[in-house]
Amino acid sequence: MGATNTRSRTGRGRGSKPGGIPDPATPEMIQLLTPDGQRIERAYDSYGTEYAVDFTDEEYRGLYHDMVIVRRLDAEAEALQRQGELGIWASLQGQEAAQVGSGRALQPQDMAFPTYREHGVLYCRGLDPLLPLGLFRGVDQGAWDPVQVRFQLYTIVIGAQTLHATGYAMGIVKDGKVGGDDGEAVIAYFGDGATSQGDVNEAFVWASVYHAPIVFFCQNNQYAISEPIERQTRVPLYQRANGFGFQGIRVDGNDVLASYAVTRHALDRARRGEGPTLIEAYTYRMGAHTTSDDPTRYRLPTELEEWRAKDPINRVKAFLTREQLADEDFFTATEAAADQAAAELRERVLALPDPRPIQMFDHVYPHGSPELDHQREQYAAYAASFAEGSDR
Ligand SMILES: Cc1ncc(C[n+]2csc(CCOP(=O)(O)OP(=O)(O)O)c2C)c(N)n1
Ligand SMILES: [Mg+2]
Repeated sequence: MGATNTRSRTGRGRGSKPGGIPDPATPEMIQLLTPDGQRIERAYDSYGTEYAVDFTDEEYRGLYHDMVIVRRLDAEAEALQRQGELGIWASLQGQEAAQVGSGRALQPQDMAFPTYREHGVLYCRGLDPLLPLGLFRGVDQGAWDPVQVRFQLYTIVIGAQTLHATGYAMGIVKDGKVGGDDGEAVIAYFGDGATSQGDVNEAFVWASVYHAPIVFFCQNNQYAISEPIERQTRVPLYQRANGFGFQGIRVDGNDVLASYAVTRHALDRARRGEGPTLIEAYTYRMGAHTTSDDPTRYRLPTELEEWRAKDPINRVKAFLTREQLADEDFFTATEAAADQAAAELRERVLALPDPRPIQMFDHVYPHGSPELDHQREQYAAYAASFAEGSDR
């Protein structure tokens, strides 16, 4: 499974000119599963790389299961926000294939740098889905250890994590962790809007000239809040990589198989020391930007309908049904498991303890600081001045 580099083959991808120079007029897009669930055996990009997957029946069902679960948990989080239990929520609806495909392509040793929407990648990394909800409920600031779980904290500052990720990738080269099939690789997630940020372009420069072991995974969900992709670029985003001196590939981000294959290949190149790749996962944000947004103000219902026909989950269901890899019982059981997971998540969110104010002094510096210690003492004395001596 995965991909092989077949530079010598003739299979140039759609949208490439001789010599691997992308043609802006006809962008290529790697796809292994059509919107109506038909398998495409192999696909080629403009660099001559062949993409194919060879999952077991159980693995195909597993990908479907993961996507159903993350969509259901996402819906529950959105409902919790509407009921006043979360401050805000950024939905991943529509982007399940891009996230589960790329998330499942990661090896245990790889390091991921997310935005605020990567709940599906977080799930694939094996993190408890409760963790991001603590952040959006405002009871913690991201309560996981990024080094241990190989998944960094959510980043709200658009594009900032691409520089963190590039610096980290340059560091693991110096640590001797790159250069073989068991090497470490880095993936940085960001959106289409982020590509207009200086940070992202600087990260591209650094990654390119230092040949950093990083995959830039851009989920082009067509919008940066209300700004459509036409306001970010005049060329397909993946083609920008060429100008920076590394490979850029567009994948159908609503196709979990292609998302997996393309990411796996790019990560393997990175871990072997073959440098960075930009992946543009062409997808669609089916919901609002966040629960603070109303997309009916800036996009037409017909556009949503168009993308509904390309739903990432439905196409895997169609494939599983067509190939007789799953029956009604399986689909019913998956829905029931998702409902159960959502109910448990809700219960646990409501039971999250409120933080004590003095906790704000924790985790500011890894080894504390005299100034912070002083502030903590002052605050503790102030809190103790109340009748109950409470720190609340
Ligand atoms: C540096 C910075 N500028 C502006 C914002 C406000 N902001 C939050 S989300 C967003 C749009 C991001 O769009 P995109 O990169 O496409 O990611 P998406 O939300 O679509 O996943 C903006 C401008 C921010 N968080 N950080
Ligand atoms: Mg976007």
